[in-house]
Amino acid sequence: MGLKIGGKIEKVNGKELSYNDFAEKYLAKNQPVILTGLMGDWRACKDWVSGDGKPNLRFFSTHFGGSRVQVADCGTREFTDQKRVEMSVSEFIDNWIKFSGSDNGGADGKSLLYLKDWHFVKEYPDYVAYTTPIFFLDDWLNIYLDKYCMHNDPGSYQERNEISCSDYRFVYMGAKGTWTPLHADVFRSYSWSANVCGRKQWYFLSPSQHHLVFDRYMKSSVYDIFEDVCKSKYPEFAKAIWWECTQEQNEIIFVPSGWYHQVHNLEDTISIIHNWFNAYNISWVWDLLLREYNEAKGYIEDIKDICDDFEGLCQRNLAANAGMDFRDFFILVIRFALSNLVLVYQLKNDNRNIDLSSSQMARFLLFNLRNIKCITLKMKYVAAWQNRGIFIINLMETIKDQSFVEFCNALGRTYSTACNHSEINFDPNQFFSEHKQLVLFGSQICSPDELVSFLDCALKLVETEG
Ligand SMILES: O=C(O)CCC(=O)C(=O)O
Repeated sequence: MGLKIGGKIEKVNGKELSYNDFAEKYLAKNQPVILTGLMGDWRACKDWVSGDGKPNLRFFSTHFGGSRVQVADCGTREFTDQKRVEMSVSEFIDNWIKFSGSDNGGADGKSLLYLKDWHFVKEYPDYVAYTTPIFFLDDWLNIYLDKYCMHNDPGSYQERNEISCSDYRFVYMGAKGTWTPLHADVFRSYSWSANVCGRKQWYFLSPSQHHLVFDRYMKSSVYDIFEDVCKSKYPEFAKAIWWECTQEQNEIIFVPSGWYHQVHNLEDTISIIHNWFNAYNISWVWDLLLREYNEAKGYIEDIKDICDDFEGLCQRNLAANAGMDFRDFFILVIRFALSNLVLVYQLKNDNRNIDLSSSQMARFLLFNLRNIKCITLKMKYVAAWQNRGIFIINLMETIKDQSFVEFCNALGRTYSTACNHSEINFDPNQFFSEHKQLVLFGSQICSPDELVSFLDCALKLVETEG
């Protein structure tokens, strides 16, 4: 039975779109869109594409052949994803060339290999393959991971720690016929995906319908929407209404939070993909974390009475499944709260007569702070904090830390670029000497409750201090 196709995804010329319009129509409303006209000056679009418009595979072997990458075998399922193997870029390219010449070049989907999640920017920082379009610059996930680890677990493998400290800026490459099974993105982040060459077919399901692709216990979701989906296992699947679109070469698709999607490469394709979140969708991250926490807890509820540190075990399981635990998320939220705050203060210091309501930069920062407060209020009502209110964050130490200063400046640069404003450089010493009252008020933060009070006080002072 075919899919029911209902929704249509808009195509908009990115050169004629303002950031504010993009934020209002797509980020805030969580709607997908395809943007054109934004990749004209990318080095990737020249170096990585041959004269005939196909991927320049030799370029990859010659310049990046030694990189070790994750490759999905599109014909083999492993749990909820495709089976992954590791190989060098050269091996991957050799395999691609070999099969593209043969008759069964993956016609049955079995021999098709798809290079995914290649941390290209991290590995080749000096080879500037592209510039992130302004619409996607407000990227808390990657700005954060450039300075901090998401989850530090001294007891875990090195490999795991590398994953939790890595970024979410990827290159994907695969021959015609390669594909990605149905999923919603990591952390329920947004993603953007730019086709350097090739074409992709996307199938989207809006978050309000996501239950239709789950089994009756809401445990597992459909893997491939084109397989013969078992009606007794997924009784509601046939009711789902899909949004379909074709993404052409040099087009960028914006994938909103929580939209399930399945993707097929219609031609040999190379794409650049980032996952990210910011003040608009951070509540999706928290909601997912909370759901996964409750699930992790449910699985081990029967050993609660014999477990010395039941909450600790729940949090460890949560980190293993979700990539972060409550503490990691809370620390991330505190760092963003502080960085946005110190940037507002710095903006006021640098421009003594500034009217916060008419500065676009100040509006960005204050919007972030208000959303951070909302998310913190949500966190505050979760009982696990009461059971485990031991996360003491010392504000002075955090603010004086060199990584934090660099992190603030990276965030400041982002908003300066987005708002066409001169750069703000955060000076912790000036901050301490001029805002003693604030620092003393919140010298330590141990719980979401305390962060809310601190933010209330800080926001009031921003408005009243001269
Ligand atoms: O292009 C693909 O194969 C998958 C991309 C994807 O799932 C995403 O960008 O969120």
